[in-house]
Amino acid sequence: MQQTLSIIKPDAVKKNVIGKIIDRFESNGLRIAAMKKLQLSHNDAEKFYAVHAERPFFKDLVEFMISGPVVVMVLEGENAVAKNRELMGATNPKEAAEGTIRRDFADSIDANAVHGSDSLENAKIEISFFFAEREIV
Ligand code: IDP
Ligand code: MG
Repeated sequence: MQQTLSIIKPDAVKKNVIGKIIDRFESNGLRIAAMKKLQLSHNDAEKFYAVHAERPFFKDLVEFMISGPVVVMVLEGENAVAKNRELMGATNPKEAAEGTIRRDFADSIDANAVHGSDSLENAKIEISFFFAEREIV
């Protein structure tokens, strides 16, 4: 069993497709072990995406992530990290495979509907960024 962090980004929250996205996870063997809706501060977003601080899109990414509420979740299941990445699809929705979340709900590489941890190691760091142990059940 693995756990991974998922974020439904502000574009998808605004589109009112939280439930449709959660259905993709639940229908594909992932269970929600923790979940909350929140508004990221500028500081939160900069810290969360610190690995991208030197990338040219960093400023836009931070501005986008604070442009509205997000839903953060801990997903649990077999191979949860890779399974979530598979369900999400490629970073650029134009390159995302048919039937993936980004293909179906995202508009652009900036506003791409979901975040998912890219490794088990980062999943642990990202989960502890948002959740206390007693919130993961
Ligand atoms: P990922 O979300 O598929 O793991 P990362 O490379 O980790 O992709 O990038 C983090 C986020 O930064 C992406 O989801 C996307 O919102 C944004 N991003 C990545 N590459 C670009 C780009 O070339 N232009 C604009 N935004 C980008
Ligand atoms: Mg990433």
